[in-house]
Amino acid sequence: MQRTFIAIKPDAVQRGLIGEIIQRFEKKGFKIVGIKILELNRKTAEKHYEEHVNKPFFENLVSFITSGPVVAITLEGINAVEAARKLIGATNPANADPGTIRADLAHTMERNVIHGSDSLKNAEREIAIFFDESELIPGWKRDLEERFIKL
Ligand code: D4T
Repeated sequence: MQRTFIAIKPDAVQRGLIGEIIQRFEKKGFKIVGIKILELNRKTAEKHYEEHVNKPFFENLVSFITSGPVVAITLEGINAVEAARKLIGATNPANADPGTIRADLAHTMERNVIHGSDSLKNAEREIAIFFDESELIPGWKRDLEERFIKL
């Protein structure tokens, strides 16, 4: 079992896609162990995207991610970091495989509807930015684990 972090970005929230995006992870079998809707302040956004601080798109990225509500989610699942990235698809929706969230729901890299941690280390770092440990419910069991998946 691994934990990963995803964030439904402001474009997806504005377009009414929260349910559709969450449903894809639920149907796949991920467990939601933490979830909240919030508006990021500049400081938190800069911390979250600190690896991009010197990139030319950094300013646009920060102003976009702070432009409206974001849904922050901690997921638990087998090989969760890589598995979630597969469901999400390539950064540029034009290159994302059909059936992925970005291929199906997004059109441009600057408005690509969702973020997903790209490594276990970043997952832990990002979860800690968005959640107190007391806000997470780790290790709860979904019925399907008992009935259909033998772990
Ligand atoms: P996130 O971090 O949002 O899950 O995206 P990725 O992990 O798939 O991609 P990334 O870290 O390389 O980029 C972060 C974020 O910046 C936007 N972006 C990226 C952009 O606006 N212009 C660009 O040229 C790139 C490379 C999209 C995602």
